[in-house]
Amino acid sequence: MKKGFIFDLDGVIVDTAKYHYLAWKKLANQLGFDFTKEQNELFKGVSRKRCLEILLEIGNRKATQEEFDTWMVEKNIDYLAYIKNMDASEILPDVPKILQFLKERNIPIALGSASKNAQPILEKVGLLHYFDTIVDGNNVTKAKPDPEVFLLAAKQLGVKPEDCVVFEDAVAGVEAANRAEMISIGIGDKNVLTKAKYNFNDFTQIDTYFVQELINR
Ligand code: B16
Ligand code: MG
Repeated sequence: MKKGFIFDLDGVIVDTAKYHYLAWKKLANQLGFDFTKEQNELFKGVSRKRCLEILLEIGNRKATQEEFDTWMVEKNIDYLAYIKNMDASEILPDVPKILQFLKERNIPIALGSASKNAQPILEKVGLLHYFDTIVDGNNVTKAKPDPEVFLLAAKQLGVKPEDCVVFEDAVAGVEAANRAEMISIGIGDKNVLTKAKYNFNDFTQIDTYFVQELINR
Protein backbone atom coordinates (compact mmCIF):
# COMPACT_ATOMS: atom_id res chain seq x y z
CA MET A 1 0.00 0.00 0.00
CA LYS A 2 1.24 3.50 -0.88
CA LYS A 3 2.65 5.30 2.18
CA GLY A 4 2.87 9.04 2.88
CA PHE A 5 5.07 11.03 5.24
CA ILE A 6 3.92 14.28 6.90
CA PHE A 7 6.29 16.68 8.63
CA ASP A 8 5.38 19.40 11.09
CA LEU A 9 7.52 22.53 10.57
CA ASP A 10 8.37 24.43 13.76
CA GLY A 11 10.35 22.17 16.10
CA VAL A 12 10.68 19.35 13.56
CA ILE A 13 12.33 20.84 10.47
CA VAL A 14 13.54 24.16 11.92
CA ASP A 15 13.70 25.69 15.39
CA THR A 16 11.54 28.76 14.84
CA ALA A 17 10.10 28.50 18.38
CA LYS A 18 12.89 30.83 19.53
CA TYR A 19 11.76 33.53 17.07
CA HIS A 20 8.09 33.11 17.99
CA TYR A 21 9.21 33.49 21.63
CA LEU A 22 11.10 36.74 21.01
CA ALA A 23 8.16 38.24 19.13
CA TRP A 24 5.60 37.22 21.80
CA LYS A 25 7.93 38.45 24.58
CA LYS A 26 8.26 41.84 22.90
CA LEU A 27 4.46 42.17 22.75
CA ALA A 28 4.07 41.03 26.39
CA ASN A 29 6.68 43.57 27.56
CA GLN A 30 4.97 46.29 25.55
CA LEU A 31 1.70 45.38 27.34
CA GLY A 32 3.49 45.58 30.70
CA PHE A 33 4.17 41.98 31.74
CA ASP A 34 6.81 39.31 31.26
CA PHE A 35 6.69 36.12 29.22
CA THR A 36 9.08 33.28 30.04
CA LYS A 37 10.62 30.50 27.96
CA GLU A 38 8.71 27.99 30.08
CA GLN A 39 5.43 29.70 29.21
CA ASN A 40 6.45 29.62 25.53
CA GLU A 41 6.23 25.80 25.69
CA LEU A 42 2.43 26.22 25.79
CA PHE A 43 2.58 27.90 22.37
CA LYS A 44 4.11 25.01 20.42
CA GLY A 45 1.86 23.78 17.62
CA VAL A 46 -0.83 26.25 18.70
CA SER A 47 -2.37 28.73 16.22
CA ARG A 48 -1.37 32.40 16.33
CA LYS A 49 -4.85 33.42 17.49
CA ARG A 50 -4.87 30.89 20.33
CA CYS A 51 -1.33 31.95 21.32
CA LEU A 52 -2.49 35.55 21.77
CA GLU A 53 -5.48 34.41 23.82
CA ILE A 54 -3.11 32.46 26.12
CA LEU A 55 -0.68 35.40 26.30
CA LEU A 56 -3.48 37.73 27.43
CA GLU A 57 -4.55 35.15 30.06
CA ILE A 58 -0.94 35.03 31.34
CA GLY A 59 -0.82 38.85 31.58
CA ASN A 60 -4.37 39.02 32.91
CA ARG A 61 -5.17 41.50 30.16
CA LYS A 62 -8.42 42.13 28.35
CA ALA A 63 -8.51 43.32 24.75
CA THR A 64 -11.06 44.83 22.42
CA GLN A 65 -11.44 43.05 19.08
CA GLU A 66 -9.54 45.91 17.44
CA GLU A 67 -6.62 45.64 19.91
CA PHE A 68 -6.57 41.85 19.50
CA ASP A 69 -6.33 42.12 15.71
CA THR A 70 -3.66 44.84 15.91
CA TRP A 71 -1.49 42.79 18.30
CA MET A 72 -1.76 39.70 16.07
CA VAL A 73 -0.47 41.77 13.15
CA GLU A 74 2.29 43.43 15.23
CA LYS A 75 3.53 40.08 16.54
CA ASN A 76 3.69 38.69 13.03
CA ILE A 77 5.57 41.73 11.70
CA ASP A 78 8.19 41.20 14.44
CA TYR A 79 8.31 37.44 13.76
CA LEU A 80 8.83 38.08 10.02
CA ALA A 81 11.74 40.39 10.86
CA TYR A 82 13.35 37.61 12.93
CA ILE A 83 12.98 34.96 10.20
CA LYS A 84 13.98 37.31 7.38
CA ASN A 85 17.57 36.07 7.25
CA MET A 86 16.96 32.37 7.92
CA ASP A 87 19.00 30.01 5.76
CA ALA A 88 19.91 26.32 5.44
CA SER A 89 22.11 26.50 8.55
CA GLU A 90 18.89 26.56 10.62
CA ILE A 91 17.63 23.19 9.39
CA LEU A 92 17.60 20.77 12.32
CA PRO A 93 20.26 17.99 12.09
CA ASP A 94 19.66 15.08 9.69
CA VAL A 95 16.28 16.33 8.45
CA PRO A 96 17.56 16.55 4.82
CA LYS A 97 18.94 12.99 5.11
CA ILE A 98 15.45 11.60 5.80
CA LEU A 99 13.76 13.82 3.19
CA GLN A 100 16.32 12.71 0.58
CA PHE A 101 15.86 9.03 1.51
CA LEU A 102 12.08 9.34 0.99
CA LYS A 103 12.43 11.35 -2.22
CA GLU A 104 14.78 8.77 -3.78
CA ARG A 105 12.09 6.14 -3.16
CA ASN A 106 9.28 8.30 -4.60
CA ILE A 107 7.46 8.41 -1.27
CA PRO A 108 4.98 11.32 -1.16
CA ILE A 109 5.89 14.01 1.37
CA ALA A 110 3.64 16.71 2.90
CA LEU A 111 4.05 19.55 5.32
CA GLY A 112 1.38 19.72 8.05
CA SER A 113 1.91 22.91 10.06
CA ALA A 114 -0.18 25.38 12.05
CA SER A 115 1.95 28.25 10.76
CA LYS A 116 0.77 30.73 8.16
CA ASN A 117 4.44 31.43 7.36
CA ALA A 118 5.37 27.85 6.47
CA GLN A 119 6.02 28.18 2.73
CA PRO A 120 8.40 31.18 2.89
CA ILE A 121 10.38 29.44 5.66
CA LEU A 122 10.78 26.28 3.55
CA GLU A 123 11.91 28.48 0.64
CA LYS A 124 14.46 30.33 2.78
CA VAL A 125 16.06 27.13 4.08
CA GLY A 126 15.99 25.50 0.62
CA LEU A 127 13.74 22.52 1.39
CA LEU A 128 10.57 23.48 -0.50
CA HIS A 129 11.32 21.16 -3.46
CA TYR A 130 11.01 18.05 -1.27
CA PHE A 131 7.33 18.66 -0.53
CA ASP A 132 4.54 17.38 -2.77
CA THR A 133 1.99 19.43 -0.87
CA ILE A 134 1.88 22.01 1.90
CA VAL A 135 -1.02 22.19 4.33
CA ASP A 136 -0.63 24.99 6.85
CA GLY A 137 -2.49 27.61 8.87
CA ASN A 138 -3.76 29.16 5.62
CA ASN A 139 -5.63 26.01 4.54
CA VAL A 140 -7.33 24.76 7.70
CA THR A 141 -10.03 26.12 9.96
CA LYS A 142 -9.53 23.83 12.95
CA ALA A 143 -6.24 23.95 14.86
CA LYS A 144 -4.32 20.94 16.23
CA PRO A 145 -5.25 18.76 18.17
CA ASP A 146 -8.03 18.61 15.57
CA PRO A 147 -6.82 16.19 12.88
CA GLU A 148 -7.96 18.43 9.96
CA VAL A 149 -4.44 19.53 8.94
CA PHE A 150 -3.13 15.95 8.65
CA LEU A 151 -6.30 14.53 7.05
CA LEU A 152 -6.15 17.21 4.37
CA ALA A 153 -2.44 16.49 3.81
CA ALA A 154 -3.20 12.75 3.36
CA LYS A 155 -6.01 13.56 0.93
CA GLN A 156 -3.75 15.83 -1.11
CA LEU A 157 -1.05 13.14 -1.21
CA GLY A 158 -3.63 10.54 -2.28
CA VAL A 159 -2.71 8.31 0.66
CA LYS A 160 -5.09 6.74 3.21
CA PRO A 161 -4.73 8.27 6.71
CA GLU A 162 -3.74 4.92 8.23
CA ASP A 163 -0.87 4.71 5.72
CA CYS A 164 0.59 8.06 6.80
CA VAL A 165 3.44 8.73 9.22
CA VAL A 166 3.57 12.07 11.07
CA PHE A 167 6.64 13.70 12.66
CA GLU A 168 5.57 16.11 15.44
CA ASP A 169 7.21 18.01 18.32
CA ALA A 170 4.02 19.25 20.03
CA VAL A 171 1.59 17.42 22.31
CA ALA A 172 -1.34 18.88 20.34
CA GLY A 173 0.27 17.69 17.09
CA VAL A 174 0.80 14.13 18.33
CA GLU A 175 -2.83 14.07 19.44
CA ALA A 176 -3.95 15.34 16.02
CA ALA A 177 -1.95 12.57 14.28
CA ASN A 178 -3.39 9.92 16.61
CA ARG A 179 -6.92 11.21 16.04
CA ALA A 180 -6.28 10.96 12.28
CA GLU A 181 -5.29 7.29 12.93
CA MET A 182 -1.81 7.92 11.56
CA ILE A 183 1.52 6.64 12.92
CA SER A 184 2.72 9.41 15.26
CA ILE A 185 6.44 9.95 15.78
CA GLY A 186 7.32 12.33 18.62
CA ILE A 187 10.42 14.47 18.08
CA GLY A 188 11.62 15.77 21.45
CA ASP A 189 11.18 14.82 25.09
CA LYS A 190 9.47 11.41 25.37
CA ASN A 191 8.27 12.32 28.86
CA VAL A 192 6.26 15.14 27.28
CA LEU A 193 5.20 13.40 24.05
CA THR A 194 3.86 10.39 25.92
CA LYS A 195 1.08 9.62 23.40
CA ALA A 196 3.41 9.22 20.40
CA LYS A 197 3.74 5.69 18.94
CA TYR A 198 7.51 6.16 18.59
CA ASN A 199 9.81 8.71 20.25
CA PHE A 200 13.13 10.21 19.21
CA ASN A 201 15.03 13.20 20.58
CA ASP A 202 15.79 14.37 17.05
CA PHE A 203 16.42 13.07 13.53
CA THR A 204 20.02 12.06 14.29
CA GLN A 205 18.46 9.16 16.23
CA ILE A 206 16.35 7.98 13.29
CA ASP A 207 18.14 5.62 10.95
CA THR A 208 17.06 4.83 7.42
CA TYR A 209 16.39 1.14 8.30
CA PHE A 210 13.63 2.35 10.61
CA VAL A 211 12.20 4.59 7.87
CA GLN A 212 12.34 1.69 5.41
CA GLU A 213 10.40 -0.46 7.89
CA LEU A 214 7.72 2.23 8.09
CA ILE A 215 7.52 2.23 4.29
CA ASN A 216 7.27 -1.60 4.14
CA ARG A 217 4.77 -2.13 6.95
P1 B16 B 1 2.34 31.57 12.59
P2 B16 B 1 3.99 24.12 13.68
C1 B16 B 1 3.23 26.44 14.81
O1 B16 B 1 3.93 25.74 13.84
C2 B16 B 1 4.12 26.88 15.96
O2 B16 B 1 4.60 25.76 16.68
C3 B16 B 1 3.35 27.77 16.90
O3 B16 B 1 4.16 28.21 17.97
C4 B16 B 1 2.82 28.97 16.12
O4 B16 B 1 2.04 29.81 16.93
C5 B16 B 1 1.97 28.46 14.94
O5 B16 B 1 2.75 27.61 14.14
C6 B16 B 1 1.42 29.58 14.09
O6 B16 B 1 2.48 30.21 13.43
O7 B16 B 1 2.18 32.68 13.55
O8 B16 B 1 3.64 31.61 11.80
O9 B16 B 1 1.15 31.40 11.69
O10 B16 B 1 4.75 23.63 14.88
O11 B16 B 1 2.57 23.62 13.57
O12 B16 B 1 4.76 23.98 12.39
MG1 MG C 1 5.80 22.04 15.81
